[in-house]
Amino acid sequence: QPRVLSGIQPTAGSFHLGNYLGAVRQWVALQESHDAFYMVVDLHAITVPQDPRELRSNTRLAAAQLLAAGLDPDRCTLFVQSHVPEHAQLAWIMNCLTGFGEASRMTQFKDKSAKQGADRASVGLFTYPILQVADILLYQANEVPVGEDQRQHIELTRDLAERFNGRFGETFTIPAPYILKETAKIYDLQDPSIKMSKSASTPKGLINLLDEPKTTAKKVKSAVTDTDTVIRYDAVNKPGVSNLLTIHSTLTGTPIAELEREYEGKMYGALKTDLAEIMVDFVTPFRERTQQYLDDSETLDSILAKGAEKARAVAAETLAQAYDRVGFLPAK
Ligand code: AQP
Repeated sequence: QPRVLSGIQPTAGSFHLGNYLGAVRQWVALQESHDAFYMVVDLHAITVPQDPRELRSNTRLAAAQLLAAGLDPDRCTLFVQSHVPEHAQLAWIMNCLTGFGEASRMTQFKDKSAKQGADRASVGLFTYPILQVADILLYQANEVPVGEDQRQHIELTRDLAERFNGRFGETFTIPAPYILKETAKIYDLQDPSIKMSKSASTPKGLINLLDEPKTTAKKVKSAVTDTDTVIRYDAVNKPGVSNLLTIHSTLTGTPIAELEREYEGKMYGALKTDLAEIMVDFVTPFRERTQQYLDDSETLDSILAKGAEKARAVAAETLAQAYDRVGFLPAK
């Protein structure tokens, strides 16, 4: 079976709709056909300041949400990144293979550090994509299911894997991004020119899956559309309506062309009312399941412990090979 690897940060508490539609939904599907490794990336979370207690509870909360979304520990390996020390170890080697200029070209760092003020951004935030390279290569992943915003980091991963293989001999599988066109980028409900994001979106533009369902319905109903009245997919001229159609289509499995026919002659309000109901039907059981996993922290912790054990077996083998290739003296 081909292998997939992906991760999600435990920073915001609740996942947002962009995380779910852009990434987590694909993770659930891929566990059926792939040898799947999914992790809560707490090492990545500390690239920006974190309250230790919150980080710990958000890490459990992220794992609970992944299970609630449909990850099955019998079908995939679910673990916490910091439980597998090999991530940080391989990251060091990758740091030493990366050019400073190359790392400086990562647009996500530019965006995020600009927001914080360049002097206040940590070196960890700067090298975060390189840790991500190590995350992926440790598992010899063939594909990496992510949203569009991660494409550049997967490119970097491919470059560094090729560089390492060229310099030290075939060691790493070259991974490919797995990005579904339809849901590669879910947009902010209030400003459909930017991606829905925990740091850039306003509360009204961001759908948190753990929000009160009533709040979610309200946000959908007040989504920005346009002054036209036709319900039609046109990402360039009608980004707001197109975003709503994408969300509707993905959650209900109805092709967009069929939705366009269904809503012919109807007002935007009709689409919003229906979508609000669809969202409520989706988030209500999601919240309940998340709470159930949180309430049974013993089971949750044991799922994560087993996942870490499985992940470590794979990661340790890859790291040992990389250490050997680089020329580190074995510890006897
Ligand atoms: N709007 C989005 N559309 C599609 N996919 C998205 N992802 C995030 N936002 C969207 C994908 O979700 C996965 C997990 O993301 P993360 O843990 O890296 O979180 P993030 O990207 O930091 O989330 P945000 O909200 O985008 O955070 P900020 O605001 O800090 O940048 C990834 O696969 C990501 O592509």
